[in-house]
Amino acid sequence: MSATPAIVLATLNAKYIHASLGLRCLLANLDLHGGPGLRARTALREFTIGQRPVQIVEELLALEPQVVGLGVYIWNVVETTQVVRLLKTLRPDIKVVLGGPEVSHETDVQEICRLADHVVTGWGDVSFPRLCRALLDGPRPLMKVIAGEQPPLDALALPYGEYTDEDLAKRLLYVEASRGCPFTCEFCLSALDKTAWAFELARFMAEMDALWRRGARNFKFVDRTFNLKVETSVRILQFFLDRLTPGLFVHFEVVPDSLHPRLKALIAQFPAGTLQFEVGIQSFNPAVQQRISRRQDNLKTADNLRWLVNESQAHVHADLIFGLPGETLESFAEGFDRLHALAPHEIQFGILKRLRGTPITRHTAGFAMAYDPLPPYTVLQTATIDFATMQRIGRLARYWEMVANSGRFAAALGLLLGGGATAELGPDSAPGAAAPGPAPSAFWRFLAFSDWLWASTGKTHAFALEKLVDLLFDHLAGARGLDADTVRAALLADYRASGARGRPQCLAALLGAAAKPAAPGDGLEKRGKGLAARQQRHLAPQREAMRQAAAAA
Ligand code: B12
Ligand code: SF4
Repeated sequence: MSATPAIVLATLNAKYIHASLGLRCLLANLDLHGGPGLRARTALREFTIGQRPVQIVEELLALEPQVVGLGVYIWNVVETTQVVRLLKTLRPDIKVVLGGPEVSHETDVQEICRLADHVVTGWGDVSFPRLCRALLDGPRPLMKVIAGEQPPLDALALPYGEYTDEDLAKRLLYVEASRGCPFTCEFCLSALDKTAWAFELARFMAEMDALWRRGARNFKFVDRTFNLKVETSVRILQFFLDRLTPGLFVHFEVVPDSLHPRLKALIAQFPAGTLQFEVGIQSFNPAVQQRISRRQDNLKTADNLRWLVNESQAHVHADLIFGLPGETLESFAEGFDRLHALAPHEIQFGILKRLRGTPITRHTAGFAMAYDPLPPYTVLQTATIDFATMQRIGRLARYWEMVANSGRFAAALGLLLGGGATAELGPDSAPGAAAPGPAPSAFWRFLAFSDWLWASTGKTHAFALEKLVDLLFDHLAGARGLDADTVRAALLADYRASGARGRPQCLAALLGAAAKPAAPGDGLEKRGKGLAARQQRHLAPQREAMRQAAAAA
């Protein structure tokens, strides 16, 4: 590449660990679709949303490009708008081209699109190179908004050679064996595709092999539905099974209600810590599923989840969405309890977002859906969930991450979600109070904890581990009235397992008395396989960071 590239392709990733696959796709196709020599005149610059826009602009301008292409996504649109504003203020002559899912729809109402010179909607692999060639060598392109061409996938060059050795060593490598999705869940952008297209498998596998030989060990498949075509999934799983090495980590998104026996047979052979499955449940409520055009067999889903958790060593991360049209707190609680009973290693609560271009908008009037007008366009209230409840669940989601998904409180979580409370909790529980209700349930118990924690501290972030231990003690032994010694023993086991060396107040006497690790079988070891795996993860922080980053979408 020349010292002053004509084109700079840039984006603001959510974190350094995420390498942009989209931009690498564009880079790989520059010569093929824009004509020879374009790649050599192009530089890639990746930033993170934590960086200051003015510094990003300084770095971009130092390269003296003629064209700046920016990948725009929901997580970076606010910051990228500021980058474009500064760029066009300082150097109106530089052509700014936007692309990415956030600017692929509703371009007419977006400030960032108004500021830019061109917007390519949809796929950029072919249209971006062509546009760049025209911008550099003419003829001048006439259209501001260009619908990205969507050729057959075998007409595209594959992007994997664009991952550098640093990417391989330190970042999560995104790969795609297919694009699109045949399902039509209305909250999701992939619903617009209506179908999925597969890359030619032999070509794709050869690229995976090349990455592997270069030392790549962290693969995140962005395929919306990895297990759609059994034959393909079998080949991919077998590929990784043949290359099992310490440090290998592969993440897939799967549709939950279809897990062919051939896939199960392969999955069962992977050792712990190697495979991670993101299983989108979203809702167990059949009326809601139907309303948002999501086809899902709940019984098969439950069977498959049970199998994955009990018969495989894969790490299972299941997603639920709160705030879907017609969902109530009670129906969501039922769904959560159903999912929790299946014991996935992590449950992620997402609050519904109205993504630009998604068909969920057809329910806006009918279900009085009010969305935040600013990214990420989170739902604020619906006809069946008021704003205060939405806020409660937002906090619960955060606390669930901290206490449950973190894996730091496996023993205490058993007490928190299990029986033995002084009062049963249910839908009528007021925020912060335990009130009589129907059956005891994990959801209502955790909600009561969440309300209590918020009332006690007024914050959702930045809890030191020691402080959290004391708060859990206060809640379990105080508000819930559980036996203090049992609570202390559970918290002690969790605290020791975390490897931390502070001194939570409630454990001061115990930690002072005996600093030796808790003996197995001391009555608190009801933690099972899931905890063992989590503890294992905590032994390898880099690995844990990869796993969490992979599961975050
Ligand atoms: C990886 C990923 C993430 C990563 C971030 C990665 C990063 N770089 O920082 C993480 C895990 C952090 C993440 C988080 C979220 N994500 Co996400 N994520 C993805 C995922 C799985 C893969 C993206 C990818 O690499 N795709 C493959 C490449 C080839 O496609 P592409 O990126 O779209 O690029 C093509 C075009 O867009 C275009 N293009 C891209 N850049 C450019 C630049 C130019 C100049 C041009 C011309 C064209 C162009 O050309 C490319 C090739 O055709 C997609 C789903 C998917 N499979 O695409 C969702 C997706 C991007 N995420 C989505 C969402 C909703 C979220 C969350 C809000 C989810 C949540 N938790 O609620 C959060 C955001 C949180 C926040 N802070 O706001 C939505 C996008 C919505 C949007 N408008 O941007 C998607 C599409 C999922 C979906 N189907 O709804 N996500
Ligand atoms: S939620 Fe999953 S299955 Fe549904 S349309 Fe999106 S990617 Fe496809």
